[in-house]
Amino acid sequence: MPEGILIRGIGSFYTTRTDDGGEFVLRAKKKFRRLGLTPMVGDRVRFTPGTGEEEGWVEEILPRRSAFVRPPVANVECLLIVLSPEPAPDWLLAERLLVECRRQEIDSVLVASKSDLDGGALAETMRRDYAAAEAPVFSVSARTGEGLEALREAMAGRLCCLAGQSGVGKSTLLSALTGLDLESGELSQKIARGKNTTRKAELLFAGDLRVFDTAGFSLLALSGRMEPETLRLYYPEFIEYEGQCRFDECLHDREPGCAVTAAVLEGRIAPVRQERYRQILAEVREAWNARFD
Ligand SMILES: Nc1nc2c(ncn2[C@@H]2O[C@H](COP(=O)(O)OP(=O)(O)OP(=O)(O)O)[C@@H](O)[C@H]2O)c(=O)[nH]1
Ligand SMILES: [Mg+2]
Ligand SMILES: [Zn+2]
Repeated sequence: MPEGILIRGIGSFYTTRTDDGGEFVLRAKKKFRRLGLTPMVGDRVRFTPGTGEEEGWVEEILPRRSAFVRPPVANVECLLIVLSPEPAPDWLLAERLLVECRRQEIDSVLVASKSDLDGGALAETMRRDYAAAEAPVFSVSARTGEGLEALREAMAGRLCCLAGQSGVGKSTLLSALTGLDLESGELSQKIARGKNTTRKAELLFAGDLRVFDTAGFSLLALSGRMEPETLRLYYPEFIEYEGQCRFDECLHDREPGCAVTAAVLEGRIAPVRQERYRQILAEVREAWNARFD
């Protein structure tokens, strides 16, 4: 049976693409609904092609390597977390995305876009604060072309997805990277309409790039429930201090004798990383305590 990857879903029709570039429009078998399974863009599927008279069918969805719920995209291998000088960075969104990536073992990359607006200052801040976060930083401008080639190289060969708040320039960047003409919009108009410019998820192919164009990551809450004790494991800069705190169960929040807090005070961990960790920890705690409500 032929295999392909879902690149688009409109209503109950899914477009799949085979490795040799053929495209087929399919519907999902009813059994998926019984299984509580909805095909997602990025899913690898086995399918029966249509005949012209009869439509084709998705027969099997292969196990997902990773999945985001909102926007619904599967099998992302590298998430590009885009921040810009304007609109101002939503650091907590970036932080949640980083945690989610580590949790699902997805590679992450930090992108400081619109470098023409601030001369690369945002990228410098990111390099200082996230040096130990295991997410390389790229400074790019879709307007001037700065940094695009380096980013393109980092993306090549893996299924990538751009994420970030509305207006940071994801679609514009994607157009510049792929040469495709994608929908992007004026910030002011979008805020007036209160809507994202990009509404759907779609998997784009361009040369050796395979990348999702999506909207809606701004709504991301950490998907699923996480024990508050787990969060610290997703902060690589904390790992070497594990077991050195006064209390075995230290969450590196505000406990006395915390080795992570000491490392922050001594300048060995970026202060904003612990601050943001504490804010995410509060969110995780709240969700965890409400899990039986
Ligand atoms: N100065 C400058 N402006 C840019 C750059 N890239 C994008 N913009 C502008 O930023 C605004 C938003 O760009 P989009 O590409 O629509 O942003 P988006 O992240 O796709 O937004 P959503 O689809 O709403 O999530 C547009 O007015 C773009 O012209 C850049 O490199 N430099
Ligand atoms: Mg967009
Ligand atoms: Zn501690």
